[in-house]
Amino acid sequence: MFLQNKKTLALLIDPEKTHNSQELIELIHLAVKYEINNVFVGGSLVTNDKMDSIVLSVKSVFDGPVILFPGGINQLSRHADGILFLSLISGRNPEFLVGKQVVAAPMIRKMGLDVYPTGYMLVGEISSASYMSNTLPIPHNKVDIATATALAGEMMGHQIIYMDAGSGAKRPISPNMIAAVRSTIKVPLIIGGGIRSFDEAYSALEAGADMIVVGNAIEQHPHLLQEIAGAIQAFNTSNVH
Ligand code: 1GP
Repeated sequence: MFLQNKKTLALLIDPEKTHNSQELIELIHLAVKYEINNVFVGGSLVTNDKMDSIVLSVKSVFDGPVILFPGGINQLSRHADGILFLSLISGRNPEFLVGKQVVAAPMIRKMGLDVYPTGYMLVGEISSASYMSNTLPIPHNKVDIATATALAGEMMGHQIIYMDAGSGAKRPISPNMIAAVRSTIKVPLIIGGGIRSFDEAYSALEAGADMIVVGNAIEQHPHLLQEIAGAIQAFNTSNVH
């Protein structure tokens, strides 16, 4: 499992927003410097064929797990270490619950990737991910729906629950919702979407996130990586038993 017993941070690289390989390499050097634990690669809409080259570029600098976080079947790469095998359980679109997975499964088996069955939940406003998947996100204040959905995901056998406000979300998922889901499920909880600061990252960890995913804010301001990585380290240091 790429998740660990401590809180961790994943840097999300969206191939659609990665135009310059030199900038990508510089960003990954920063990720190494600030001891980021994982790199995720994927996006809601990827129209290029750069998955392999991006994964290979990341792996040329970064020793940790490089995990696919695919928005579609065109986002596979045999060079990655593993894949979040997502089922969009907040939605009611059968293509994103199981249809695309049926097509992808034999390809993933051939590639030999480690597979992490993940119940994926979109929360908050309409985002690229909700639009592209033709699903409605769970409203920010519907904590009861989020906990019931996460619990159903766990009962269906998902080994991870990933709650996502969507890339570039105006506001991240509330600590209140994270805490309610954390106290309901036993499997690891990943939180992403709209996290832009030390405080937002720290609050999500305090509420019970096991891993934070950050993409958009770092794409726009790479120096934020130090601040957000600092939140993970500060939390882990002050919670050593
Ligand atoms: C989106 O959870 C990820 O799927 C990360 O979101 O790009 O807003 O950090 P951001």
